[in-house]
Parts: sequence; structure tokens; C-alpha cells
Amino acid sequence: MATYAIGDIQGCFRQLIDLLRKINFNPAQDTLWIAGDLINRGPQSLETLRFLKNLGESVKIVLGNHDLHLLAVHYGVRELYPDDTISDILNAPDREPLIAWLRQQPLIYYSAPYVMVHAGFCPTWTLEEALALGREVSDQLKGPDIVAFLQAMYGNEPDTWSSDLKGMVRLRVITNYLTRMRFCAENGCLNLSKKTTLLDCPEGYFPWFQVPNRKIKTPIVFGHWSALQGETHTENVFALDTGVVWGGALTAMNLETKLRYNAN
Ligand SMILES: [Mn+2]
Repeated sequence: MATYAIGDIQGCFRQLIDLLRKINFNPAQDTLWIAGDLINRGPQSLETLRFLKNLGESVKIVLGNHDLHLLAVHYGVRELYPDDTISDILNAPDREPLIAWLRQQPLIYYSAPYVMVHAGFCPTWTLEEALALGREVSDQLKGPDIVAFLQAMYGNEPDTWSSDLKGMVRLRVITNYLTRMRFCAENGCLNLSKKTTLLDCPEGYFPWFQVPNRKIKTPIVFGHWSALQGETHTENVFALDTGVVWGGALTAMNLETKLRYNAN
């Protein structure tokens, strides 16, 4: 009866299977948490998605930016990029059930004592607020207006959360915090520049988990930021993306013991 949280798989199916073997994962007893970016850039996006879907209730998933990109391409809202590796899914006979399953997945998963998200949380949010805001986006993904949402989802503005925001811009900034953020200011202002190492932190900004007075104290597991190499130097914030798709490793953390396991 163990629970393991796994970072960005990005279609690296072989490493996923190696890692599950290493931790003796038993779907009848154990639970996997997957921190988003299940697919894309790696070689076996289709196998990865099918495998995770087939795990049923023994897997808990949150969506990452690459997963949202797949939904956007599927619904005709975005074009494929040259370095995308999701054509196998788009050409698969089971494309429809895979997409139907993916859009049901949340952006935040909470089961005490941990909360999981792909990128991070706005520092001014409480956990209760974050869960409610994540549900606002999930409701769009699950509902009849998914295409309108995906069309409005892309963009870096507004850059700061305000509870006064309404409609699609509100959903866009929530999505940016949960699936794209790295650097953030104390008031929640996002910096979505391409810089990714801590040394590149723009002036006046912080890695989101180091923002002073960040409200959520619940232990957080997250992915998205492979340049951290699994280190946040921050109590109760656990980085899981160790860049398997860039030649690094896939990491699983046992949520009870906090021990980490890798597959290269
Ligand atoms: Mn990501």
C-alpha cells in the first residue's frame, strides 16, 4: 500500500516501465501520482497514455502544458510544432477515448497530506482557493465549451491573479499558474520568460515556491521545471521533473518515506 509521485514522463515509456519495476509497483495495492506532461517530446506518447489510462483508479493525474497542447491540437485550435511527438496519438484508432479520458483529468489533485500540481500555485492563494480555481478550469475542459476555452487559453496576459477577473482571462491566468509558471513576484505577478535556471531568476521575481509569505503550507509535489534537477531547497515542496526526456532520469518519490527512485 504505497503511494508514489512521478514527474514529467513526456512519452518516455521505457523509463516509466523500468521505474515501476524498480519500485515493485502493484496496481492492486499501490497508487501512482503523475505530475503532468505525460506526453510529448519523448518517443512513445501513445503507449504512455494508453498505459496510464488502463491503470484506472490506481493512478491520479494532473494535466501539464503538453497535455493541454495535445487537447488543443486534437480540437483543431493549435497546429503541431516540428518537435512535437504526439502524432502517434492523433493517428491512433483509440484517439477519441484517450482524449475523452484526458480531458476529465484535473489540474490539481489533493489527498492529505499532499497536493499535486504540474507547475505551481499563485503565492497569494490558499489551498482552498487553489482547489476551487483549478476546478473552474477543469469544468471547462470537461464541458461543452472546451473549444472556446482552448482558443482563449494561450497568452501571457493578464500576468497577475485578481479575484475580480472574469471569463476567459480569469481561466487563462489560472491555467498559467498551474501549468506554466516558474518565476513569480510576491504579489503573484508571473514572469513567463523562457529562462529556466535559478541563476536566470529575473529581478524582483522568485522561483514561485520561494516567494515570501506564500500561503499554501500543505506539502506540494510538482513537475514542469527540469532545470531544478529535483531540488527546491524549500521545506515541503518537492520537485519531481528530473528531465528524463532531455537525457536525465524519471523520478518517483514514495510519499510516505520521501525516498526517491530513478530510471534513466
Ligand atoms: Mn511542463
